[in-house]
Amino acid sequence: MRIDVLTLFPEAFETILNISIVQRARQKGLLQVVLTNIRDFALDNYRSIDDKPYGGGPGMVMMCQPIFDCLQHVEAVDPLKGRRILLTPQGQPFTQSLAGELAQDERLILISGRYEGFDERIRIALKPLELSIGDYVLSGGEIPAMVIIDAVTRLLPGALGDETSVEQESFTAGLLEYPQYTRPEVFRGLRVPEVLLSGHHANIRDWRLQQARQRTAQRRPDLLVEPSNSKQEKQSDSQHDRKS
Ligand code: 9D3
Repeated sequence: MRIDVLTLFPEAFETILNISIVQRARQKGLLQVVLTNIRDFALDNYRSIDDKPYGGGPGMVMMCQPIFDCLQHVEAVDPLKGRRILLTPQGQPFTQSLAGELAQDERLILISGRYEGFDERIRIALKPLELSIGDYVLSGGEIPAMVIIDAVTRLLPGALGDETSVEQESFTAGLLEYPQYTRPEVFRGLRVPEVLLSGHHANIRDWRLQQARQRTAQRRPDLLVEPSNSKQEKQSDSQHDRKS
């Protein structure tokens, strides 16, 4: 997969690209990340990429021209069709299921902004998929872009190696994780539950499932109700159809 990131802060991505799974996926040739600085496409002497909102109001708005030119550049450099994604607080919530869909794509083009927002014509003309990572206010789209890179990279075939951990274990799929213990058997008087030392695999399985269910009911009851997300899935499907 190729991921392009259009950003005002390409340096901010270096840390995430050089650690753990993302780093390994790049070394294995599963992932290529190309960072492009939107400011490089500014035209005036001040290298402007934002301006005051028409109609007044606080803050600055990201201009169309630098973003359009930057996108045109990355799309020309590699003709492989990519899904355009705009990071914005008004976007559709990014979920694990969406990460799974994005991981099927050959190319993603993430557009990360700063300031109060984007000129609306960026949405109208570029028809990006708009994504938010949750209902809290960040200072820009860089961290959301990194979140998406990390979540998607883990799902690329071959990226995880051996540690295909508990999230693939179907008996607790969709539940929070069950409690885990490692050595020693007693730490500051706290014992490892007897069942885990018993070697009785069926009992261990039952205990873990019961614990996972109990924990999910207590902490995240929303995860236990049937998701009625057919509308959301249709939306992202049609987005996908349009792009590919
Ligand atoms: C005054 C209204 N604000 C919207 C809540 C303006 C505003 C705040 C923060 C506009 C942009 C931003 C910067 N945030 C993002 O670009 C962003 C974001 C986020 O703040 N939270 C969760 N997901 C995302 S994706 C991009």
